[in-house]
Amino acid sequence: MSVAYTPFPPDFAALYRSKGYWTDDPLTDVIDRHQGAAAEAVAILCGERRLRYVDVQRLSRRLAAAIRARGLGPGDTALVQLPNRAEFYLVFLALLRCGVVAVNALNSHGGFELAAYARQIEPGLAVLAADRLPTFAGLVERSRMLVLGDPTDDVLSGFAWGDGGALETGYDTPAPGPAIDAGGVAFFQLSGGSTGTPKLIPRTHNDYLYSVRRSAEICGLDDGCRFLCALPAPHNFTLSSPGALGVFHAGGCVVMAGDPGPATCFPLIERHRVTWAALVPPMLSVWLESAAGADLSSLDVVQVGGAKLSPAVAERVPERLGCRLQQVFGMAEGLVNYTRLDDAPWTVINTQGRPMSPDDELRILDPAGRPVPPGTVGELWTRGPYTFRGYYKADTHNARVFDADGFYCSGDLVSLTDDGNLVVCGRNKDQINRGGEKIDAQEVEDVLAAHPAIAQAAVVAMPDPLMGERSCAFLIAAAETETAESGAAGLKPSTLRRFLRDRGLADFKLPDRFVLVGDLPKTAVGKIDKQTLRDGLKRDLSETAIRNG
Ligand code: OOB
Repeated sequence: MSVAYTPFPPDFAALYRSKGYWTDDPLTDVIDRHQGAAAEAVAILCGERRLRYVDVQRLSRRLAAAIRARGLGPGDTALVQLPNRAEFYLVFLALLRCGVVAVNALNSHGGFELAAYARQIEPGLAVLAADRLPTFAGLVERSRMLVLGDPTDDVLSGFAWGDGGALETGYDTPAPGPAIDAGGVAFFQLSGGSTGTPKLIPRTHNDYLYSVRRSAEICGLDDGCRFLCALPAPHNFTLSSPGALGVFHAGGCVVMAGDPGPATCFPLIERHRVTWAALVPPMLSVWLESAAGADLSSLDVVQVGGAKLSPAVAERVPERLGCRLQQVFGMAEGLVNYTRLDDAPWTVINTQGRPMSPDDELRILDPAGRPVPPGTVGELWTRGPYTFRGYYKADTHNARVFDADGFYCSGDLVSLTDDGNLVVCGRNKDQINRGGEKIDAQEVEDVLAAHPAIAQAAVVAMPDPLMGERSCAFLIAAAETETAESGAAGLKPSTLRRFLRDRGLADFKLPDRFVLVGDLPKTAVGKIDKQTLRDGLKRDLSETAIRNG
């Protein structure tokens, strides 16, 4: 039994194998390939704890044995939500070893998102931090909850089963796990979403391991690399671009940070002589403002991705942080582009790089579906050895975002420079990119529409100097409550935010601004004209800026 997914067509699978991209090794190979002296090297630093490769291998095998002993195996799924701690990787590896396919929710996700994922995968197991027990109530039975408490020196004793049972850790030589089909699903990545239902992206061992190996190669990682994991550990950027898995593959060390702020990260960089860090643009700006006086001399490269980096900010990196910059334009669905470390400064500052694989195929198309010439903006479609072929259980949506040749429509508006680098110019999807955190407009609108005093809601992006974008909800009050006390009171920003929070929506999805309107502009076909709403906001904000200036 295995988890269903849209496989790569056989001719493509054969091509990717023949080119050596797909090796049919399991993703756990990033750890298990380190044998002998290499296995003694430190793989993870987390608080005061040091885990060597040999420890990570042994502990994840034991954890896998304990999970198997509860009857879980291939065909099962797990819903995981853990903070940035070493245990995240132990669980990730253990589930891979069991053949249990996980959704790794972000720590910022609330009950709303978790329930939506649970509905899709019907998890046989939940792995969570103890403080999340109320959020997981009702999603999985207690005997199938693996609960992580405070950090402990012997690591696995921090876990207990939700029914009170201790984790059986006495598997000194665990029996070998099930054979893993590297062509099958390893785990699910999370889509930023644009259609109301959070979509799951099946990633296979073969495609993901290739993206990890190739990323590590492009970034020139070796066993001297010390990578600061400060963004959420499950995100595709921090996990695989080259991320923690790329660093493991290269034999380097991952330093865990609880959050990406300078107060947490700068002391870690100094103490552990961190060489690599991955950031989203707003956090880079905060680092640039706080860097004076900090000892960041060990930093070699700061990668920035997840949202558009402005050239003016990019330019300051070498001088203020004393290190090199790499731009990363990627997506959980697959395709990742990098500026290369030996690119000319202009390219690193002004472009979002180029695909990592020679077999990444790009099509940049105008609205009529015709390829545009370099320098002209079009919509980015892609296909390749690590780009998925279909969202999990989403046939109708898949028919819309894949063309007949298997190209995936990213919804990004890009142009190509003459030397083949991409410049991200905008977006053609109903999403807000709030400093790298993606907000599905429809998802928030659906929850708002459930408010008794709201007749209609439209959520759009508004420009923001630090975050790039923030979210704004335009609301039409329900007619019968328009003048009633409850209606007017219910539509105050504070009560609206509480309403959304009570429904378990992640905090970063709560609109930054609410605007009550009598009507919403419509397009020729009668849809809400979000472009007009966005243009209006842009005008308002620039007028406010002029007045304030
Ligand atoms: C990364 O992955 P996701 O899935 O959270 O978001 C993907 C979307 C892209 O389609 C694009 O709209 C935006 O995020 N994006 C960027 C960008 N990097 C991502 N927009 C402009 N400039 C960039 N550098 O965000 C992600 C995955 C792997 C590596 C890096 C980022």
